[in-house]
Amino acid sequence: MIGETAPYRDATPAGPDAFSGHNTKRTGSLVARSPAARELVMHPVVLGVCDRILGTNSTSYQLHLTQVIDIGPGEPAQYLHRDQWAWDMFPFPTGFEVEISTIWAMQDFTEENGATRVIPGSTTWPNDARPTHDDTEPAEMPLGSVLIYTGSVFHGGGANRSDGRRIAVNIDYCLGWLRQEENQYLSCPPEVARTLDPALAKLVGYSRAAYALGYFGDTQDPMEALHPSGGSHGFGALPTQRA
Ligand SMILES: O=C(O)CCC(=O)C(=O)O
Ligand SMILES: [Fe+2]
Repeated sequence: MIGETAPYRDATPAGPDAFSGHNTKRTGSLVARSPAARELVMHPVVLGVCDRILGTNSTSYQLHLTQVIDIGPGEPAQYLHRDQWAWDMFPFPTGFEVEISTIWAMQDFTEENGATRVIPGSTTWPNDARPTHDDTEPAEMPLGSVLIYTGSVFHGGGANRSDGRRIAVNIDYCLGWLRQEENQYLSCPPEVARTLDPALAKLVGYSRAAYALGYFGDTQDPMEALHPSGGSHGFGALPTQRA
């Protein structure tokens, strides 16, 4: 993963603003670029969490973004935020989770090198809460561990006070009816998606959500675009009335 992404990380410019990090590189398109990242995207523990948190209604979930986050030495702590603010700060009801975020440690995560700072229990805080560094805890963890949190958890990248880089892989998932942050059809176009395990291709976005979201052509299932006999014509199951 580190090796596979090295040429792309080397070519990635640092962030354009304080939130992205002026000394932080964000390298995406990981499904297309890294076979090892595909295994992380499909990790059964993570998908088990997604099944439980995001898979409880007729709408499936999908990949939201894939990103190596490489924080350089001297980078200050990131602004504390909720990842679900990506949807234009829409105030989703408390307890209604729309996203699962994962941060895979590509090296030991320490407080000094910028371990992600999280505020356990902040899922119920109001959107206009103004958390401070003192409310947070560092997600210190050994190489290969994963931090999993929902889109409603206040968190942020930690300050990197070490003299090395802090490298992590951020893979997020969201409900199938929300717009994906990373445009997966450009990041992982059909000619690449066609070579993937069909379950992964569906998670990337080559699938329909709910009754009709995501069809193409004459109401075709996106899998038909990848494999001529792989999908079905017509829409999905009719939605059932929700209480
Ligand atoms: O790099 C990290 O530890 C967290 C980054 C993050 O939360 C974000 O970019 O949304
Ligand atoms: Fe975040």
